[in-house]
Amino acid sequence: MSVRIAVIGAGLMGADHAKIVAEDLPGATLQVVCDMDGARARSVADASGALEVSSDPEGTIMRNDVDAVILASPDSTHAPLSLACIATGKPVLCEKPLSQSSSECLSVIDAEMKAGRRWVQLGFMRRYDQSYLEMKAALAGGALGRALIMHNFHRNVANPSADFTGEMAITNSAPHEFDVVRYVLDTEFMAVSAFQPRRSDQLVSPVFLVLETRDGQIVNVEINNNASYGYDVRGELIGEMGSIALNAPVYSRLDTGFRQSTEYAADWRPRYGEAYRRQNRSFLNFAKTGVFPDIASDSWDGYAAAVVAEAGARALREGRKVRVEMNERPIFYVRQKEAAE
Ligand code: ISE
Repeated sequence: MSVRIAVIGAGLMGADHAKIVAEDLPGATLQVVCDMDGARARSVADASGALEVSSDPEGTIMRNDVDAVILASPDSTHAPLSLACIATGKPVLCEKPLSQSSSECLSVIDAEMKAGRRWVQLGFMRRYDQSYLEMKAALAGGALGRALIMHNFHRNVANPSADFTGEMAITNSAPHEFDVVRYVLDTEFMAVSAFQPRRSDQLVSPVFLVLETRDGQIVNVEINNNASYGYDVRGELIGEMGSIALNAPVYSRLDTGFRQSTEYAADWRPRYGEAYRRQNRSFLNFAKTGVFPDIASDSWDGYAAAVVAEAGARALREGRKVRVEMNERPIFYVRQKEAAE
């Protein structure tokens, strides 16, 4: 039987998820597109062939013809609507962040533990990106020796909104790196320092983070939301015996006029198109079987990213290194594989 999916939020990401469910998710039906803006919900539903439209998120979650939910609504609604999915017993793929407040993440964790199973798969899709998977495999396989340093560059063409600050670059964009670096290195962050250079114009400068892990590694993250030249994410992991760098999928090279050129995407969706599809396929399987995907991020990972982001924002505000203070991870969130190790 097809899994009937509701997409809540019909903005940039909601429209993309609706398209993926409609076109690239065999075994799933795009049952409902929900948005507080009814016209926007209707527009996305018509474009993706959804069966129903709604402007009531809580009502959509409770519908009997909805088996699973993809949350792509505004960040502030992610935790409350995830709690509604847990209470209703509906698996949910929640776009990052679970919440920008670590304490609100803990309320979702508390609800899941009381429910006795994980219902929330968190949308840190880079874990499904082939280049990060190969990086993790190279480290785990011993090719690099002990991991020492990881460089990360995360560049957007232009600020997502006029009010987007350096602190928001840490709390909105950098959580991708916080999560995927934890995943690749299998570690936790202990401390973070944050710096910003001065631009010659009024645009928000890049933020440069230096993080220390509990295993003695150094990780730097550059978040530049006004890179102007293209959407560009880079990473290199340096070990005692070698290094491995991420490569973006490049499908063509233009040679003309004594020049070579390749193109950058305008935003993250083409760069991580395959990762989103892999993530959503694994969510469909989670919805069908109730078995949480090994690769995926969960509510605990959402909490961990939020704690690091809060410390990073404080480090930037106060101009000093800030320790990352995290709760102990409950056994409930320790993956079977880790538990067996
Ligand atoms: C945005 O919110 C995302 O989640 C994108 O994946 C990321 O690349 C971008 O920098 C964020 O602002």
